[in-house]
Amino acid sequence: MSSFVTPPVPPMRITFDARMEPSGPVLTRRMSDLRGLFADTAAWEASLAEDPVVYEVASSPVPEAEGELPQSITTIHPGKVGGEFHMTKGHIHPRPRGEIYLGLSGVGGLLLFDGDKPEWIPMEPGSIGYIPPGWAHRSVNTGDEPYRFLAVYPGDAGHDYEWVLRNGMGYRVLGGADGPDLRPF
Ligand code: PAN
Ligand code: ZN
Repeated sequence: MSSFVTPPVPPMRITFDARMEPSGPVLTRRMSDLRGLFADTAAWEASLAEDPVVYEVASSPVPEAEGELPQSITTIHPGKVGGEFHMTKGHIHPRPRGEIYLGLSGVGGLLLFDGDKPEWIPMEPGSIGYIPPGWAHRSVNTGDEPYRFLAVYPGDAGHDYEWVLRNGMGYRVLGGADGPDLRPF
């Protein structure tokens, strides 16, 4: 996510559905933004003809600044590329910080990787996924409707996307006969 810094915000009530109100930045990631992430490069290139929106991240006005606790809602639209489920880019926080995700609607999973071993946390409405400091994380929509979750993270965490391009995420998540099929890579 892009960084944004604003002056301190007052105490506030935030309502949400797919967006937050009051609202902060909204980020849209299309297939063309996900270069180098899917294993099947030919299938990814073919999907660029329509270049669909894969996911959106709607933030509250709470700034990404030290001491603050920003939140965002991610909506990952359903679909696959060469059998691999739609997913977020994935990142690691350069400053090791914990983060929580709360499943809101649809089904998906939280893939974590510490550079050595991957972990998979299935997510559904009401699940809390905990990301400990130092674990890269990516979300995957494993269903056939939008998968939506709330993320809450310390404002000074930062976002490093290059780490995932260099190290991968330990597993690829494909559609299998009995649910998600986790393939080591
Ligand atoms: C989330 C993610 C969001 C989008 O808010 O930023 O789901 O994923 P990418 O940032 O990997 O594109 C979060 O983990 N924030 O720290
Ligand atoms: Zn994060």
